[in-house]
Amino acid sequence: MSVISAPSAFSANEIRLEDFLDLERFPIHDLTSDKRAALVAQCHQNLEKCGCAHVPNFIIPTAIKKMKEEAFRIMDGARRAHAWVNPYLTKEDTSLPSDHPKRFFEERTSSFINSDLLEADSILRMIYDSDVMVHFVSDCLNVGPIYRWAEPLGRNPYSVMKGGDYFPWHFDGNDFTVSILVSEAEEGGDFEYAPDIRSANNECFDDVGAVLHGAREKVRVLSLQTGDLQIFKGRYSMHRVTVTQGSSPRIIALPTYVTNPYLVNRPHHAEAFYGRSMDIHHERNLERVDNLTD
Ligand SMILES: O=C(O)CCC(=O)C(=O)O
Ligand SMILES: [Fe+2]
Repeated sequence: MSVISAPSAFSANEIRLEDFLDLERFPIHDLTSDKRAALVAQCHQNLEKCGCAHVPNFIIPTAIKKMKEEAFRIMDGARRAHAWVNPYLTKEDTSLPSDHPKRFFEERTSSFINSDLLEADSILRMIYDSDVMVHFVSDCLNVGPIYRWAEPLGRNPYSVMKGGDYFPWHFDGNDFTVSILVSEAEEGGDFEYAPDIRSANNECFDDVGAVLHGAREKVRVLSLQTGDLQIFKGRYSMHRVTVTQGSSPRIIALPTYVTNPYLVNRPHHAEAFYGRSMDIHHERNLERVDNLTD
């Protein structure tokens, strides 16, 4: 009998959803279930209304515990950023007026445990590689098909914020992100976002600038708790995580799905967020279908 080498992703029959979900409560595998339909409808509605869906206690505590333990084991490999970034993660452009949002720089001090560091039996990889999850997220977003992302560093990282860290206002390079809170900060670490503050055809620099300078009318705050799931459209909704306080880090898993499986982050975005760019970032540094800055 020939030996089959290990697959690069978990295949469907190797993933036991029960390892991370309570299927009684969240039967996302059962396409005929009323509970699933109601959950999808609610997420869909919230995404339409404010670009964000929140499902409390989605991942079971035993799985969260394993994810937290994994994050702590591999945290030494996390790259701590000390970078000044604007919301678009672009470089300083002195040809623009000094009050332009592209010239608004804040210091990012959070870290990412890049996806390539995840352990072979990582629960986060399992969640990410589960087709049932991809289908569920696609239904919630009412967008499909969606794919796992080709981005080798940012496809499903953990973001780590230690006491005093800050993740500044920004737009994401990808269409939407799923987050799962693995460990809460003692204080702070709130997710703040300005729903749909720009659209595919309009950067809305005035509104963006107002939020950067402290206007709160368009800002929503989400206090996530351990085990919560969030689905978020980060390309149009500017967002940040407020300064964390205390000795326990805020750790959040970020399994990220996309509509174009081929695209990856631009080299400057990979360098700003994940600490380095790789050949793939340069080879696939292609035009985006929209004209938004990223
Ligand atoms: O930590 C979070 O909740 C959000 C992280 C984020 O916005 C990002 O990784 O782009
Ligand atoms: Fe983001």
